[in-house]
Amino acid sequence: MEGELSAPLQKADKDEEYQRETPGTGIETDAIHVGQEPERWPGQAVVPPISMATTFKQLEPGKPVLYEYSRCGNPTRQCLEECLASLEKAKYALTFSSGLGATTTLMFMLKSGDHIVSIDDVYGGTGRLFRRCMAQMGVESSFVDMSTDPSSIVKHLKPTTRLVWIETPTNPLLKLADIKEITTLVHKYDPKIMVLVDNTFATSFYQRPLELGADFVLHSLTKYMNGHSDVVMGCIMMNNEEYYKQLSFLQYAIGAVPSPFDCYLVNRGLKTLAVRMRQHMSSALRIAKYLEKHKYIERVIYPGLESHPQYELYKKQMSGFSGMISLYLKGDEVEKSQRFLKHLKLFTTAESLGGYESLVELPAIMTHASVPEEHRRELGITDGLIRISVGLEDVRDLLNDIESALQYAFSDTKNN
Ligand code: P1T
Repeated sequence: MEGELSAPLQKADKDEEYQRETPGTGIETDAIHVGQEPERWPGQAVVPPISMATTFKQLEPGKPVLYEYSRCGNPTRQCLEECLASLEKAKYALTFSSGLGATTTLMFMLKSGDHIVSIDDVYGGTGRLFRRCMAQMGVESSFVDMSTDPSSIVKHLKPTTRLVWIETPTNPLLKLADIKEITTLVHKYDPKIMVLVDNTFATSFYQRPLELGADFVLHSLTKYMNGHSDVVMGCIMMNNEEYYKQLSFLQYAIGAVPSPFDCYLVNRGLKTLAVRMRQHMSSALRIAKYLEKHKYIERVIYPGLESHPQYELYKKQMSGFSGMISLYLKGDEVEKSQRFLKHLKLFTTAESLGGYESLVELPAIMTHASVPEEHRRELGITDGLIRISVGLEDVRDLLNDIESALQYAFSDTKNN
């Protein structure tokens, strides 16, 4: 949906010092128009209709017109998949019943005896699937630090390695991995090894891994992409036609597909992705900077802070970041973190992230409880680590809430 800007518009853009956050441009426009041209359906509805039919009339037996049976394809799902692909600048997108449903379906591209190399700090559920379920199917996984020294990836690759799983920024420690460098090294070792990037924390708005060489991008659409905490869904995007054919077969053969109503909701959520992400980032950056100077805070992790160990990579690889902040309170005691969480009023204690409402959690006992304790300790996922998802409330209210909860957490304690 890109076009030449007229001279007056170019001037206006310059005057406002307007800069696009994303390379490739036009994401706001694509989110609103791609896959939902009114001419596609009778009546020219401006808002895509929800097609709830599970099955479609065949003019002759065995000769479906466009759709056959809704698990294999559905107009509402197709509309969403086209829109999603455009946002990631991908050729293809496929949707699934959850982020983990997407991951599980992709696992069927592997076979017993294959090997996965995963980044060490990965969403707890993904790690659990690799450690518990895939191991049972004879697929081995190695969890490696891809952040400190990307070139070390090579020594973890084996002739049986089929998949490299990168999550960047990671959940919950917000570590970054150099997608371009890792992908180049892996493909040099063996072009047939698939490299996937879980882009959930950054979204298609702030990071485009396919443009950096990755074979697949996965999103838990449950988070920022939908943005309203009312749908569980996942998707995988790719450019390679052969991978697309394999994965679309698995999508209908396995059947972990989303409902048309949920597809409609995610499509609606995408319309405001850009404005939401800008606000998430602006509020999160303000809160992160405030926390960084606070006497009760030991450490704040936010990729957009200069103090982030990979700030240079952040600037190179991403055009911004979402509302995710991780932090340690002074002393890193779980009791203090619990007191902090209990006193927060606007941040709801709950798993998940990326919705319009602010959330807070303790990864060690919530989202990442399934990570073996020793591995958690090695990574720094202590019992006191706090993860917050900054929502779209007035940032001044959020700051007041945080300040009041910090005062409460540190009141009546001997050290302060
Ligand atoms: O919840 P689901 O839609 O199945 O998505 C799984 C998933 C995949 N990738 C990342 C990076 C994720 O964070 C998640 C889900 N995460 C949470 C529920 C959470 O609170 O961290």
